[in-house]
Amino acid sequence: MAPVATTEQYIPSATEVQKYDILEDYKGSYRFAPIEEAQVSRAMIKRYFNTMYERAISDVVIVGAGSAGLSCAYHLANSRPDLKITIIEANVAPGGGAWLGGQLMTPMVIRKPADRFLREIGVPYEDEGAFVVVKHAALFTSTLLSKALAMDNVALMNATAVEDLIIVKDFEGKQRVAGVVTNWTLVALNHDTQSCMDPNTITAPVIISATGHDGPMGAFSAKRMVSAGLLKELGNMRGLDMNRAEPAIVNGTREVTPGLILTGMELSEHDGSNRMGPTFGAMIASGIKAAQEAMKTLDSAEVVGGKVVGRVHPLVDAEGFPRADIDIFAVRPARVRIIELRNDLKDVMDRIARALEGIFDPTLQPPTLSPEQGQSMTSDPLTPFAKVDSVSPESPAAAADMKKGDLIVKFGRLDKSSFTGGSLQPLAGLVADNEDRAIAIRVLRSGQTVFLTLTPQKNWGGRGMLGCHIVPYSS
Ligand code: AHZ
Repeated sequence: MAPVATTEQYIPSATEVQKYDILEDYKGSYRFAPIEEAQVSRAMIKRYFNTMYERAISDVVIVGAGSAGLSCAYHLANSRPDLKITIIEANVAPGGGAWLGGQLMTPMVIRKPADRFLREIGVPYEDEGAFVVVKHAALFTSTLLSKALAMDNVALMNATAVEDLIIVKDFEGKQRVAGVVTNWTLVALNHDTQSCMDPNTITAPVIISATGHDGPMGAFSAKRMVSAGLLKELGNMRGLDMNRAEPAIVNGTREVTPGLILTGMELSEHDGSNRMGPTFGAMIASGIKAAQEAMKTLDSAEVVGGKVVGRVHPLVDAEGFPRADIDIFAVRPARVRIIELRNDLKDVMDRIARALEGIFDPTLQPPTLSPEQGQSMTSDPLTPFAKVDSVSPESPAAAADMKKGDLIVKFGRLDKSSFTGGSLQPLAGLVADNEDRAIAIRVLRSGQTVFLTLTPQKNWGGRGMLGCHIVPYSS
């Protein structure tokens, strides 16, 4: 591959030069934009705690970001962009044991047919017939990690340990794993040295545990199942047998108790299956299977506020024919209506949360600022990034009360930091993914912050899904 060109000079926009006096020069005059220490702190704190706030209820929590957990996260996030997937990793460095192939050697062996996944994520390898070899395990792990993390619906909290499971009685009176109990790993490791340091929680209808085989942190959920009385005893990982171990892990990946799916080597401790040593195909395939099991569980569950409150029964029989014992014509629209109402409720709750955020967030004040203040505003995510150029009558944009000249500061989850190079592609993608679903928008209009709700529609009678023209904007 040709090396990436590094000689091209960075040409800042005229506004940037004027405002920040920046220069990318490697002959001794390199100049950074000025910054206040507090801006750096707030830029991190706001995003981190917003994520924690938002992910306190997730759709799926994956415990452990090793090869199985990350393969699972990638497949699930790719298949279901609508799901909020939160990965909790105890280590500072995600990746588990997949940074090296085996005995501290770098090449990673993957048995066929799991090599398909390498092509999917774009990792090169050498083909040895029955298996392939990636030149460095870190190439696999870093690529997988970057692909998974780049997805909007994936959040990773590393240096954070799951130190317990939420276990509740479900709507049928059965024990169900309904979330995880978390703490900073450094706190979790110091419970013996300090007085009580209480944890935090994340509620989710599905937990996927991928914490590896037993070790200082490993097989966490399997071990907790035993101490919580959900499993009589651990099967304990057996000796190495590559040919038995890999299919056993993949085919055995399942929901082992309501709400909890085990994947990767953690399953070998639960089931008492063999280890495979340094061959990683089963970790990839077990992660994919865990993602598929999670989708099955979610599709059959009625979920309110992250809790499973009932079961969604299939409308067809085992052969795929409509069931004779229910009035499908009445049930189907009723279900659709329930889903619509639930989405509406979620949107209203999101808008309330945003409105509350607006009350306490000083950056939402209209931009009547001094030049110095204006400077600090530009690095804030609530800086306008797009402008409404025109609105067609009777379009979704008109119904949302969008007006020509509105400056968009927030569009769903997108803010200024979501865009690079003057392209509005992320916004177009978000719209395309949200047909008939309300998107909360925040605009500046005549210096006032205005909250709007826009519902993209394909068949409203005009061009596009919004009926307005939005152009990039930089102040
Ligand atoms: O830090 C752990 C690691 O990154 C993390 N983890 C463990 N307990 C945790 C907890 N909270 C949060 N309580 C936790 N995170 O889980 C990750 C497990 O990754 P791994 O690489 O150890 O497991 P894996 O199942 O993804 O891959 C196993 C790879 C192996 S082991 C093996 C053998 O021994 O024979 N062969 C293979 C391919």
